Amino acid sequence: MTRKPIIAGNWKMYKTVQEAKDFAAGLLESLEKLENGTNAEMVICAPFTALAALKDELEESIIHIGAQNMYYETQGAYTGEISPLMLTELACTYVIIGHSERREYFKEDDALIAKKVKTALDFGLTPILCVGENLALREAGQALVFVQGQVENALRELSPEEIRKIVVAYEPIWAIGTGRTASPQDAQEMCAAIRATLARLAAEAAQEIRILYGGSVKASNIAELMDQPDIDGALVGGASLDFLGFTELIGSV
Ligand code: G2H
Repeated sequence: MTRKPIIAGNWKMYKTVQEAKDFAAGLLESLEKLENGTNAEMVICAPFTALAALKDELEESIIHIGAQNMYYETQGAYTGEISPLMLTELACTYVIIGHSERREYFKEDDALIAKKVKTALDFGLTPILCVGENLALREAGQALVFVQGQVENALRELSPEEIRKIVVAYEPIWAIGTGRTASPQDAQEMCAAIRATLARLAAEAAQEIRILYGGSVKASNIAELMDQPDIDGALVGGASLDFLGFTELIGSV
């Protein structure tokens, strides 16, 4: 089974509208110069405020647009929230759900994340479901069980056909923005365990689902991560902020 790799940039809370426009123009230009091109699906997950600008710059391009979060209602009295309908209007096709920073700083739990995944799918958005353990869990030998539980809790109410459409990102919290990357072997072990969990929930779909690794991914380490059989791409934070660096990373896939 060959799965098309995905390289998704997660800008987090970086980039003004103007910076997003400049990045998009620069990325398109530098991708054209990539000697061997790329067969990766490329996604930029931007702050809400930059999405309209990215729609203008990228809608007709090969680069997909994604958001970093959404609420699970279509509209209503939910001050400060953004609905899936608002995202699809801005040409978003992807949305990150359950990033560890949202789980930690905004107290998102598995039940909320499950609702968001379901609603994203209902609106034709591809959820990038983030899971990952913290250092204490890893050191206690609990990483596998914990992450498998996160996957099950997010997906157990979905049909196998819905599960087929999702993307999972394994991001060990201790490797996020720290410069520490999980070894390719550790990342593979976790991604294989995630795929085994997916197989329990949706036997026939599990081999088709893309599983990404995230956590201090850069041009210099992407290739060895992608060499692993169950790693189908990366969710890239810091190294996605500069279009030249991001192009180099894409070219290394
Ligand atoms: C993990 C990752 C992107 P970074 O959060 O989701 O960020 O590559 O900066 O570790």
